Amino acid sequence: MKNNKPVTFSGIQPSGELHIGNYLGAISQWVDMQGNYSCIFCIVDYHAITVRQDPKKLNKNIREIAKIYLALGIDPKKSVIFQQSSINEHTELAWILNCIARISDLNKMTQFKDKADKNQEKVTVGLYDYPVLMAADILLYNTDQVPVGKDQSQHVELSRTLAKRFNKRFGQTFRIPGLKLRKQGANIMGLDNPEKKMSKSAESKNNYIALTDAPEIAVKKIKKAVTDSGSEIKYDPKNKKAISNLLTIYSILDNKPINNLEKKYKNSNYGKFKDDLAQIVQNFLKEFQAKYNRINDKQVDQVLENGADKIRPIAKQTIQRVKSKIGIN
Ligand code: AQP
Repeated sequence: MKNNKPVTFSGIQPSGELHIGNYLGAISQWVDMQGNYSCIFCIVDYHAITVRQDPKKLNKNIREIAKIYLALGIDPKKSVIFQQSSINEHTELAWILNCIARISDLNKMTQFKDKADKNQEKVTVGLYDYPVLMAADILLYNTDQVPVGKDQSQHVELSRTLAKRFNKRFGQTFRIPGLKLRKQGANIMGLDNPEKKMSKSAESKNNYIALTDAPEIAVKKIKKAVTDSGSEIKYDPKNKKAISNLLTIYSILDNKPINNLEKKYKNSNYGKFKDDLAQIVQNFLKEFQAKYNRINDKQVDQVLENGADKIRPIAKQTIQRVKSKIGIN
């Protein structure tokens, strides 16, 4: 990790099936950043346990996420891939940042409000506090850029707030991380409800296309996707949310600007457009799944172990610096 490139850090929870929203909003950015950044990509297992998980499934999911990273083009020769819980300093720094974060900071977090709303009775302290752990994840590695989807922008902003507050109180310690959002695709909406983001915890599986969906299932989901009134294929995210979302998915997966697609489908209907999009999604999934199926557990374990070994020294250095600043070294 010794080079002069800026550092990028991001992660995904092993909490369910990864979907094309995760790919388009987050992982596709990571793949593109690999040449120009020192890249660190994490499987944030401690975040996943903020809601109830089946231990066996969780353990399997951790490896699956690593396989997905590899199959989507995260190259362990260029990027570090590791499991959050294998580096103790994440939770250690999170505790220290907990003593900097204010209840009023966390009360602003809209993702908590959304998730807690669904589950008032069982919501955990961990879920409430998870943005602070995320700040620790980011700040531990002197991160310059955090490439995420739009739903995570408020949490990245919190990590900036905490870093600045800490620096102000204890002197320069943390680098202030920047938020990196895709111009298009930062907020892929649910196929069954274009008012809300595509989400792995959505109630219906028709909300999202999982990266591991059988291609023929994905085709059915596209064909079932909600459309807007009228029949025009036009990008208008205010008034035509559903078709604008489908155009965004099409545009990124097929690498064609949206205005070219609007021209192509000027005299077509939703049926023809959806048939073509289904084909593109199907091709993408087939190619991805062929790569995914070639990766075995042993390879994954090795990648995760090597990744953690590579960056543990950075985490240790940061925590020592932090402890010495606060007077508990
Ligand atoms: N719909 C989306 N469009 C664009 N980007 C998205 N991301 C998530 N949903 C979309 C981005 O993918 C990464 C996954 O981070 P996470 O594992 O912390 O999950 P999340 O943000 O809570 O969203 P999920 O995956 O849909 O899970 P649930 O159902 O738990 O909300 C992040 O970079 C995220 O922004």
